[in-house]
Amino acid sequence: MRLRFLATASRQWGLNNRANNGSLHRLLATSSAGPKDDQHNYNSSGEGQQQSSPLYGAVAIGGIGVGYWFFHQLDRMKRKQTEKQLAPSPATVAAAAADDDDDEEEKKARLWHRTKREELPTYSVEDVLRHNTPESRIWITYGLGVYDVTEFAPNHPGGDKILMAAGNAIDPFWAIYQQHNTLQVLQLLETFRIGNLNKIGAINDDDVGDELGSPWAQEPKRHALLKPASKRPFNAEPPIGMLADKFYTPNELFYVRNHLPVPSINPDEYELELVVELSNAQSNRTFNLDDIQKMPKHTVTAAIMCGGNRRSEMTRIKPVKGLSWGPGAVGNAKWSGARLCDVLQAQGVQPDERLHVIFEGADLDPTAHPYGASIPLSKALDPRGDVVLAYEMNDQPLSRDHGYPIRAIVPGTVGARNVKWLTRIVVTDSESDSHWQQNDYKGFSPSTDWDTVDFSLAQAIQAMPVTSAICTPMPEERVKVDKDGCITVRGYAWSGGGRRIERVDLTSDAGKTWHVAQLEQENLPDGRHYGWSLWTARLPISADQQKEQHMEIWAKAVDSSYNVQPEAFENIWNLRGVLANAYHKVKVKLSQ
Ligand SMILES: Nc1nc2c(c(=O)[nH]1)N[C@H]1C(S)=C(S)[C@@H](COP(=O)(O)O)O[C@H]1N2
Ligand SMILES: [Mo]
Repeated sequence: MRLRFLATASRQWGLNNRANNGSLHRLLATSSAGPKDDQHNYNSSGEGQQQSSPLYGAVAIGGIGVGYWFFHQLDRMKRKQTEKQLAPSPATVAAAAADDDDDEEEKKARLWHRTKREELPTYSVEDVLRHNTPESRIWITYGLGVYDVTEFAPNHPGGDKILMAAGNAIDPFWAIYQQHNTLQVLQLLETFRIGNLNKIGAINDDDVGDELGSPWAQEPKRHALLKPASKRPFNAEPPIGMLADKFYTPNELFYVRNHLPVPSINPDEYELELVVELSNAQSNRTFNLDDIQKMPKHTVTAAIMCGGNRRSEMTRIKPVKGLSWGPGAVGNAKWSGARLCDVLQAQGVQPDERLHVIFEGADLDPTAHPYGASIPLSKALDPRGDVVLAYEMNDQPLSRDHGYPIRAIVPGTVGARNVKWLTRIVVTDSESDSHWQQNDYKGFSPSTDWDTVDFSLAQAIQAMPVTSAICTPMPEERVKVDKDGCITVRGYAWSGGGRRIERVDLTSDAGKTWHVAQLEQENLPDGRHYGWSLWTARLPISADQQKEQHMEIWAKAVDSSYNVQPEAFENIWNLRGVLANAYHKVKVKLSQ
C-alpha cells in the first residue's frame, strides 16, 4: 500500500526519487514542526497559505460585493421598466411589427461587451482593480467592456457596498442571475461603458500556465464566484451574501478547503482499504467503488464547517496564523453513501472507547504522506452518528474538489475530519499521527503563544461549538428601513455534535433589546440534528437609530444544550484562529 502511495506521490509531485530531493525533505521537516510550516509554498500545513497576490483577496471580496449590489440595482430598474411597459400605450399596437427589430437590437446588444469600442481608452486589469471605492470610482468589467457604475450608488440601498468593493468582472454573476441578462439591462450597462479591457477574461483567469506534470496541472475548474483565499492549494468560499439563499448549498458554490493538489482518481481503479488492528487480531479488506455503492444507501443532511471559519474576525483582535476565512467556510448538503457503522460491523468491529478510526486521503504531500485525520471509534460505530462513506452530495456524484469518488462525512465534526478522496481506513488504538490531527486544528488559551504552545497537550477538535453568522445585510451595506420601521436580517446558525439550534437572537442596540429570529431547519431529533439552520429576523429600528444612520447588528445562536456563543473574540482568541464563534457583528448604514 505504502509503495503504491509513494509511486503516486512521485508522479503527482514530479519527483524521481524521494531520497534525492533535499529541498522537499526539508519542507517536510519544517512541516511536522508545526507553526513554522505556514511559510511553505504548497505546504501541507494548516490554513496558512499566502495568496498569490495580496490584492486578489481584497479585490475578490470587493468585486463580489459590487457584483451582488449591482444585480440588485438592475433588478429594481428592470422592475420599474416592466411596470412602465405594463401601462396601456399606443405602442402596444405596433409591438408585433417591432419584434423583429428588437431581435436585431438584442443581437447587437449581446455583442457589445465583446466588441472593442475604438473611441474609448484601453485599461489593464490592474487599472480596474484600483477602482474600488467611490473616491477612486467603482469599475466593473463584462467581457471586454470596462464600466463605471459609481453613479448607480448614491442614495440607492445597497449602493454603499462600494465601500468594501473593488473592481472585478461581473460575468460570473450573469451566469447565476440569468434572468437579469436582458436587452434592457445590457443597454443600461453599455451606457456606463468607459473603456476596453486589454485582455479578455483576465480578472478571473486561473490558468497560470501549469506545465504538464506539475502537481497543479490537473486541478478542476471552479465556479468563478468561489473567490480564493489561496489558489495553490485551492481554498475558497462563496460570497457571504448568497450563503443563506438556499438551505442546501449548491455544490459548485460550496466552500473548498484543500491542503494539497487535487488527486485524479480513475473510478475503475479506485480502491478503499480497511485495516482493523486490534491487539488480538488484524484484518484487512479492500473495497472497490461498486462494493461501496452496493451497500444500503444512507442519506444525511450535514453542514461541514472548517475549523478556521470566521478566522478573519478573530485575527482583527491580534494576528493569528492561517487562511483568512470569512463566515463562508461552511456549507450545508445532503450526503449519501454507505454507513461506516455497517462497514465496520460487517468486519466484526466491536465497540471499544479506547479505539480510533483513521482516515487517509489520496492527496499526498511531497514525501508521500497522505492527508489524514481520525475520529473516535464510538462516533464511527454509533448509528445515530450518521458517519457515511459518501459518494453523493445533494444527489450528484461528488465533484473532484469535494472528494470524488468517496469521502468521509462525519456529521457534527470539524471539517478537517471529513477526509476527501478516501483510500484507507484504519481502526486502531491511537489517533492519526498526521500533522492535521496532532499539530493543527486544536484550541488554546488566549495567552498561549508560539513560544509556549505544546500541541500534545490539547485535544484535537472534533465536535464544533455553536455559531451563527449574518449573511444579509453585508458589512457596510446601506439598508433601507421598511415602512413598519424594521429591517430584514438573514443568516445561518449551526452547532456541532448533532445539537439542534434552539434559538437565534438579534440586537441592534448592543444587547439592550433582543429579537428572536425565525428558524428554517430540519425536523430531526436533538443529538442527531447535523444540518444547519437558516434564520430570518425582522429587526425594529428606533427613530433615534434612524437619525444616527449607522448601526451594528449582533447575532448569537443558542443550541439545544443551551450553549451560547461568547460575546467577544478577545477571550477566545487562539494562535491558530480556530473555533472563532463569537457573536457575529455587522455594521450597516441606514437609509429611509
Ligand atoms: N483528503 C483531504 N481531505 C480533506 C482536506 C484535505 O485537504 N484533504 N481538507 C479538510 C478540511 S480542513 C476541510 S474544512 C474539509 C473541506 O471540505 P470541502 O472542501 O468539501 O468543503 O475537507 C477536509 N478533508
Ligand atoms: Mo478546515
